[in-house]
Amino acid sequence: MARMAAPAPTTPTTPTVTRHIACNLCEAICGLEVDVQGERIIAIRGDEQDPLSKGHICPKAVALKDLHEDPDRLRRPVKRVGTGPDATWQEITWDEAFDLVVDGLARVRQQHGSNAVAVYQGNPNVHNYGNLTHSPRFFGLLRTRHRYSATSVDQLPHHVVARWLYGHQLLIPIPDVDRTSFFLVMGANPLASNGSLMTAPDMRGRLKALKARGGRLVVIDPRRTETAAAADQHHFIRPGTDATLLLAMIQVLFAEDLVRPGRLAAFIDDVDAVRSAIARFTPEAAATVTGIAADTIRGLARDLAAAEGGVVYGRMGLSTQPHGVLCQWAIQVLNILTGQLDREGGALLTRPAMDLVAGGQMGRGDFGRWTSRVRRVPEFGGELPVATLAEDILTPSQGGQDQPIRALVTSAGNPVLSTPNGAQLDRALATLDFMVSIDFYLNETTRHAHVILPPTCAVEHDHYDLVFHHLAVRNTARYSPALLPKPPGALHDWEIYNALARRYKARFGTPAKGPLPQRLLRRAAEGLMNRLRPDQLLALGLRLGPYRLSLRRLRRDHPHGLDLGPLRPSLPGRLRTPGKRIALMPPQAGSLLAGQADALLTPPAPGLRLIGRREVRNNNSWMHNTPRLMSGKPRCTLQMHPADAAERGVADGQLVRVASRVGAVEVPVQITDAVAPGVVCLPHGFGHGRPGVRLGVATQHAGASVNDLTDDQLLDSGSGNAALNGVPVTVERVSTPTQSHAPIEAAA
Ligand SMILES: Nc1nc2c(c(=O)[nH]1)N[C@H]1C(S)=C(S)[C@@H](COP(=O)(O)OP(=O)(O)OC[C@H]3O[C@@H](n4cnc5c(=O)[nH]c(N)nc54)[C@H](O)[C@@H]3O)O[C@H]1N2
Ligand SMILES: Nc1nc2c(c(=O)[nH]1)N[C@H]1C(S)=C(S)[C@@H](COP(=O)(O)OP(=O)(O)OC[C@H]3O[C@@H](n4cnc5c(=O)[nH]c(N)nc54)[C@H](O)[C@@H]3O)O[C@H]1N2
Ligand code: SF4
Ligand SMILES: [Mo]
Repeated sequence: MARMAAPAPTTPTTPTVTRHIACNLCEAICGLEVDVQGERIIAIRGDEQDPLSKGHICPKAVALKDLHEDPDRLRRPVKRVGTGPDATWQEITWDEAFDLVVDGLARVRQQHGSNAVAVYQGNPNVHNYGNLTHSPRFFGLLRTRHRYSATSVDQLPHHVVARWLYGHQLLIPIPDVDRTSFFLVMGANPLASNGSLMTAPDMRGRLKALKARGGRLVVIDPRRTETAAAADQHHFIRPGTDATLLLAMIQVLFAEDLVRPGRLAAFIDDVDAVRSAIARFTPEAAATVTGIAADTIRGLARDLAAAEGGVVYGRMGLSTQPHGVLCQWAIQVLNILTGQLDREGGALLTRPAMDLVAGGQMGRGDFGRWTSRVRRVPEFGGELPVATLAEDILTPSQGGQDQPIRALVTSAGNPVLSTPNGAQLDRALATLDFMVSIDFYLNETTRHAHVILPPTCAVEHDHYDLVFHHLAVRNTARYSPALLPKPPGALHDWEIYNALARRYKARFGTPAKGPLPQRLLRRAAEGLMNRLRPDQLLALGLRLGPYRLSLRRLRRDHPHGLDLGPLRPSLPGRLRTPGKRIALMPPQAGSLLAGQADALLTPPAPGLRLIGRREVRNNNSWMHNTPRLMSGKPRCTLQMHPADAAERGVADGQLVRVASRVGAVEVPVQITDAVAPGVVCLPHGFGHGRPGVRLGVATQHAGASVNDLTDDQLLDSGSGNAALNGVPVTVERVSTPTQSHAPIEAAA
């Protein structure tokens, strides 16, 4: 297959025009000002007039140009001929590709039932609004219970707790960073990640402003991160013990009579149930578990209680660990009992211009309606935890209706590198009868596909941040027209979904379920979805939204985005719970606490624990193919404390073998006291040395995949989210490196 050249050359007379779009690479959704000459991107700068980002950008924004021009990016559908290292890829027409896909999926469904087809949706789905508006129809037609997404290697505990306490999985309170006076950040590194479940471009500037107005930033993290280094206080914590710390902070509130929910008291229940459930969690008991002194824990609780606008915020480090749900639950309880929820400077709900919460019961996050095949882990919001995917492919049928997964659709995801025990999933994908990937890279995951359907890239389609406006520290609305025209013969993600849905429906139809009026309504809605573009659906959503916006006017009058003001108190009105009340102790939280209390009060066993790392020039696994982001020192290094290195006779830069229950990798060590003793730290998203990937730059910086070490059997007890952090590992010096890029399998 021929590689596509960069976009058509321009002549010196082609005029340069300046356009404005939002960057969709991460949750910060920064405004960009882009100079374009013909179809060539000339320069990318921050858009000073964006009401949210005010000119801020990070180095990744400039890499949008590289992504657009990347000769490795697929521009035409391809089908795989042959398997393994000898596989070749042939360009085919869209028609042939769609036929192959629908045939492949239909064959598996007819032979093994609809649950034998699985779906995995990766992170960029939420960063590309056409996927959000148009993928549900096609995936719904597949009628499978085996749906997975990056949510369960990320923020599932946040959604579960939001559903329990506030009645909808998207009602996640956002730290009011611009007005807070006490910001307790746990397991998040927004100075590298640019913020998550907290859309807040230019965190560095916002944290500086916090300090300038006399506020304080405290960070709890097993690593002295960029954010920790900028904090007033940083405390190392033993990985996976944050729930114990948070429960002890709640205990202090009760013990010292600091419970002051203020106006929230009118609509919260179960305060006494919380008090008795956490009575055992004294600061002294928590100190032996977490490694943080009892007086420090008391101080944190007092500071939060006393703050005129204070907030506890916990992200990845708290959700991807064995007590993810308990951590997120305890954070909400702390913010509520101190009256910091729904208050300026505390944690507030947003009021987005297109409000996904307003859709009644739809999408609120129902749970437990079915379970995974083998481990029987319950679904949430129609999805199963992706840590169970490989075993549900590999385990043979147990008889009756039970069928292993035989086909997979992946969309904007790279689960071989991004989900726990990725090497096992890698092996599982090779056994599938059929796989299709909607993606523009031939990477560690998509190389297993029979067909790859490549959509347009970010600068070739329009965009509106349906999700991140829900999570932003300020209410704004910004529509980005496509920066460049869609190349001839290319399709957007949403067009691919529409084509697949049309053909799949022609094959299987929609079962005539339910009474006639409902069926007619469903048909009308489907017809509408089939005919309307994402921007037309957006226009409808904005018009029906709380500000009754017109998309036409938003585009014409506010090309840099429309400022809708700071977050405002909205409770109890915005609650979606019965009677608009908050039950602090939902039954699930009660039984989790009771079941986990002993474990939470037991200090972790000795031995090294592995945690992850993000750096500003990475973006999960998929921005490693741009030279400007990969220059400089190798980043896929194992950070280790000097004492741990000395104990193992390891010198800086030496190759070490890191091993866990599931596998081993070899990586250079970086000795630093930025990690706590007993903690080692490896970034995720590397491991590009697997055969058959077509990522010319990334493979030269292949690194090893941390997820060849993380364990698919380690889950958050409350949600099934992968516990990617705090994995027990051993580290030893390597004298003769293993001559293979493939992950090293664990000894049986
Ligand atoms: N540059 C860059 N930016 C990104 C991404 C990227 O890959 N690169 N990815 C984007 C995505 S998809 C997301 S979800 C966000 C994530 O955004 P963040 O959550 O801010 O990102 P992380 O850097 O993973 O922060 C997790 C922190 O938890 C710490 N940690 C690990 N284990 C524990 C523990 O047991 N307890 C505590 N207290 N801390 C712990 C880690 O040391 C780390 O500092 O970032 C987004 N932005
Ligand atoms: N150990 C460990 N593992 C982790 C994490 C961690 O901190 N530690 N972080 C986790 C987190 S927070 C996340 S979100 C996941 C991410 O996990 P995934 O979403 O599975 O992986 P990504 O690396 O984001 O891969 C995104 C894929 O989407 C493609 N893509 C990009 N844009 C588009 C588009 O517009 N359309 C289509 N169709 N495809 C597109 C890219 O080519 C790439 O193949 O990783 C998780 N894995
Ligand atoms: S911080 Fe995120 S949204 Fe902003 S420029 Fe960087 S990658 Fe893009
Ligand atoms: Mo994520």
